[in-house]
Amino acid sequence: MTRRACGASLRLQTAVPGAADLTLMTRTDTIVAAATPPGRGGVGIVRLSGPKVPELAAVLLGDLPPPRHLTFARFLDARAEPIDAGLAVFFPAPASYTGEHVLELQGHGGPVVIEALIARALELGARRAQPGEFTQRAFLNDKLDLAQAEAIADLIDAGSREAARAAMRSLQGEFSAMVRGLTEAVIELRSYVEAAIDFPEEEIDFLADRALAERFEALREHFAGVLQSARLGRLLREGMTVVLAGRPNAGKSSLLNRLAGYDAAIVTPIPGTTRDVVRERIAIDGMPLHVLDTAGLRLGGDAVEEEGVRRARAEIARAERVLFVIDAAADPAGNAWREERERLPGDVPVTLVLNKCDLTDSLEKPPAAIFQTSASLPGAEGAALAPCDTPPRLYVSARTGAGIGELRAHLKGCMGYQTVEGGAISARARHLESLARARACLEEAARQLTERRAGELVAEELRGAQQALNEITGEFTSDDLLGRIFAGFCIGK
Ligand SMILES: Nc1nc2c(ncn2[C@@H]2O[C@H](COP(=O)(O)OP(=O)(O)OP(=O)(O)O)[C@@H](O)[C@H]2O)c(=O)[nH]1
Ligand SMILES: [Mg+2]
Repeated sequence: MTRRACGASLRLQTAVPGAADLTLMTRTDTIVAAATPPGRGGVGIVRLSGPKVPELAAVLLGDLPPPRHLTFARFLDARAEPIDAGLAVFFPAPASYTGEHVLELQGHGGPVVIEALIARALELGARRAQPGEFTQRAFLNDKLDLAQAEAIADLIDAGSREAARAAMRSLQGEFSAMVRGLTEAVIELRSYVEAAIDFPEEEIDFLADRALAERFEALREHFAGVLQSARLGRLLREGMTVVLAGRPNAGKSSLLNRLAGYDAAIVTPIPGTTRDVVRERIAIDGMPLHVLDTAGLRLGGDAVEEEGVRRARAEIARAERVLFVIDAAADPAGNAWREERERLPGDVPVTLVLNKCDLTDSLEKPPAAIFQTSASLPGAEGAALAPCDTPPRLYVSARTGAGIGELRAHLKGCMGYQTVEGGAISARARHLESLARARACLEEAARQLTERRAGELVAEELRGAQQALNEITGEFTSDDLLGRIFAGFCIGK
């Protein structure tokens, strides 16, 4: 079944409003847009895609250029006067980016020239492209799957070399291959279970088979591996959320300001200065990080402070890492951490940051007595530690900047910068949700198997897992989701 046919059958089931004309539009429209950013530049590219391209090219250029050859041409207006002169290249369907006839005009990069070319194409029957519409057509024509299409937008939006590399890996199909591998393993398991259902007299024995339990176990591990890569990929793309928490006056706001490089939050010697959550987006070597400064955790403040503490706890629960800041001068034994660890959610990874080390000599001589079980630093090992169990610790001074380089390296390590074997792939929250849903189905299938030996229910859950995985590559995706994904692209891509 082609992807279009698949989309059409899904539309019948879901009756997505406004989606009915999508397939038709793709078949009949010719679209046009500038492929280079607005503004002045050496070269400006106008791109057209659709069935009318040969006809349009013949009028616009006086002749259709030979396929796939960069050809010098004048770009003509309605009176056959040149709007511009430059290079034209024609890619006949289906061997083009979109899978349709594509024409690219490379002219001089001025906004007036480019708009005049687009206007001429519109006169000749083309329509302005929506954001991402070229790539959407490529997807609908099976040129790439949905995860690859998203990787194109991620590559364009990449904020660091590492994020760009990750997007490139996804674009080349590495992530899709991982998901397909997982899907095949689910299908294999499903066939195995369905075979058991088809031979009911043997079903009980079959489902009790040790080999089946082992297959489930192998699939679980497979899932864990893909999820880990996808999580790291998402962090690279969307950034990790780091929450600064600790007692009042520990130096959380000072640390935020130090990491941001400017005065984002108010710092005073008065405990209880920060009340609301202060959010800053910062980059460490181009890797995005959302740092949240919060109210100091203590009991017995006024109503405003109480609300601040409540918000702080809510952010801590959502964090991808908590930097628990301790005033190393006032609390060298780390009592604040000992008291607070019980109240922190068990599944949030924590790093202890001993601040104000300019007031102690702990930068040179870390007080070994504080946390005997703590792990060494930086980064990678800490990221893999059991959450809140033996948190890694760092010594810094927000005032002098000592130890901040190590803290940055540690945060980079937590994002998987050094730990991903072969590098991360780029992934989005949408992918993680689908993976999580697929894994939940798998766990439910395993439960149905061990607790009830209910073959039909096992097969049904596995079918659910397969469907959730298919959403990642777009084998089974509703048109409104497609609309949302491609709307995030730039025009001309
Ligand atoms: N000597 C020294 N003082 C620091 C350091 N970091 C922060 N301070 C001081 O400690 C006091 C409290 O700092 P803040 O950054 O406001 O502390 P906080 O944890 O945000 O406090 P609350 O907002 O009240 O929870 C201020 O007077 C800072 O100048 C440091 O590394 N060394
Ligand atoms: Mg503060």
